[in-house]
Amino acid sequence: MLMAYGSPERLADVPAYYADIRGGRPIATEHLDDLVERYRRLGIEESSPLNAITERTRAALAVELGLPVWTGMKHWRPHIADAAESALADGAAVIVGLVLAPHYSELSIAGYREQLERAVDGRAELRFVPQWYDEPGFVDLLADRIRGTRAHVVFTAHSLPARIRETGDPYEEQLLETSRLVAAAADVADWSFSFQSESPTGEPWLGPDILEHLRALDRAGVEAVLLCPVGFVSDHLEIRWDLDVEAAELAARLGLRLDRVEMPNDDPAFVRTLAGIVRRALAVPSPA
Ligand code: FEC
Repeated sequence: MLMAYGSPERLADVPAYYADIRGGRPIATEHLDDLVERYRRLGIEESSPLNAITERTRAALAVELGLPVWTGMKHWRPHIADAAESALADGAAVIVGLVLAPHYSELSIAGYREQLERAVDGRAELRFVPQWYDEPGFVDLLADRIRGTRAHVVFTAHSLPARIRETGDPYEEQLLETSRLVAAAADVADWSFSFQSESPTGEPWLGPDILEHLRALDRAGVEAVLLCPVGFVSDHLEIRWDLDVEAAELAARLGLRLDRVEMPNDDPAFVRTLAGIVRRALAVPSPA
């Protein structure tokens, strides 16, 4: 079960998609209008180029593994529960759950796990992969994308509400560890880390945010920045809007040169890395 955040398939889906993310909590009209506008500007009308990437990754992983692979989305269709029903109807006795997000947090990966566990409900053996932030193939893939750069490298990941710090959540430390591993493998010494994509939920989120961070780098005399997202693995709204539009517009205003590495998407080396994680999960029985 290859799980992803999920993205609306067409513009008309955005209100229901946003409602799913908010889980019943109210949505301010201006926030919904803003989200619809961001998707519209990314070229989503009747079909989503973002979902097409997940489907290509799924198909390539199935070929690489020689096993059936379903995609289950946390916030859109096909929902994790529906994908689990399809897998069970197909006779799955063992299901490996792998999320297309490498770092564990109780506010992100735990939600995927809960949805999958609830859906399978003991009808198959579940082997859930909670994290893979230090997977050598993933580290090498990102290192290859930044090696040799003369720019200051900024590793990024989705921010989360800062209250995760009160519960010893491993998210921040895992993000920094991926960044350290990638920088070391690429022999890059000039780097920093920044969060991105904070949501307007009315509570403090982890920072610095990428826009604030770019302003600080500019003030410090940095002239060129290479963005290397580590907490995301494909081109989606948070990459194509928050970095390619918002951060790029700010950098242009500051006169800062800004580039971004290619996302792993369905890169064959990335698909082989995912396949290796799945094979290991299949080889090692879960602890009782
Ligand atoms: O391309 C797409 O259409 C979907 C892009 C997308 C990804 C993604 C990944 C993560 N999120 C994480 C946490 C939160 C928290 C909230 C939240 C809200 C949104 C909204 C949109 C959205 N997220 Fe997201 N996220 C993506 C899209 N996310 C749209 C709502 C509108 C907005 O804020 O702009 C706040 C929820 C709330 O309101 O209470 C928290 C984390 C990840 C990375 C891990 C993962 O991929 O699962 C963490 C992709």
